Amino acid sequence: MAPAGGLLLAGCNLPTFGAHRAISSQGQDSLKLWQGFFITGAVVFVIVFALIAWAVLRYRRRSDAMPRQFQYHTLIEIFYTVIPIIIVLVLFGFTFVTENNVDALPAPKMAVTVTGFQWGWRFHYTTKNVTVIGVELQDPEMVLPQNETVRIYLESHDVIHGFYVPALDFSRYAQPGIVNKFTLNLHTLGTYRGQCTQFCGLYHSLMRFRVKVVTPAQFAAWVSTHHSTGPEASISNAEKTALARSTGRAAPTATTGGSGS
Ligand SMILES: [Cu+2]
Repeated sequence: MAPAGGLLLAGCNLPTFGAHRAISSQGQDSLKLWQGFFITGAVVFVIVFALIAWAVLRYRRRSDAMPRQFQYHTLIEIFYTVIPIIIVLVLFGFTFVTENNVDALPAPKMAVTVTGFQWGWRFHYTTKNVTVIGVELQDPEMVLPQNETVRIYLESHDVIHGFYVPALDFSRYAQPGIVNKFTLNLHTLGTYRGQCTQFCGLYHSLMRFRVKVVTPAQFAAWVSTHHSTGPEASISNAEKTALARSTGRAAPTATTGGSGS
């Protein structure tokens, strides 16, 4: 992430063009790429629009006489072929570098296994003996320390879910049978909302969660008071009681309720 630092600072002064001012190194890399694409697109738009406007106004019909006809203009043809190729190659290069930064898996300080299930999330802090689980109307909170390298192992218990935190400018599938790994370096203290973005059944819309970024000292204090690995932290238990709690009706089995489309 360090080599991107200089560009990152430059990017901070630019508007976000509709994206979020991301709270992680990875999200800020993505934001920088988005800003580059947006500005490139805007410059191309202005040039093309100006050329069209000039052609329309300058060569609008004044008489029925046929204007002078050209078949080839080699220089212009080379120009409008080579310039777009260069633009695409430069954008490709920046995209390649950014994707490598976002997908990088440096040695983590800690790891969290995030499991999506119908219809909730479980956050299991692998080396700390802490598990947070929440279903439907009780949004679970993933507490993470600021400025530390956190490895996330994202998986699904049943169907495809989507792990999306707008403030991270980041989204990944939680897929059954596959563990998606990524890294988060969170810079900004605060609580940020997250949600499932893959339609996964009846209570998909209730699959919300929060990411809370705290100082390392606050995180250590939180861990020491949240040791929880008992039956209350198991997914099957949460599934059984989930619907009963939120609707007063009996819970369905884990395999019903539609698949991720
Ligand atoms: Cu879901």
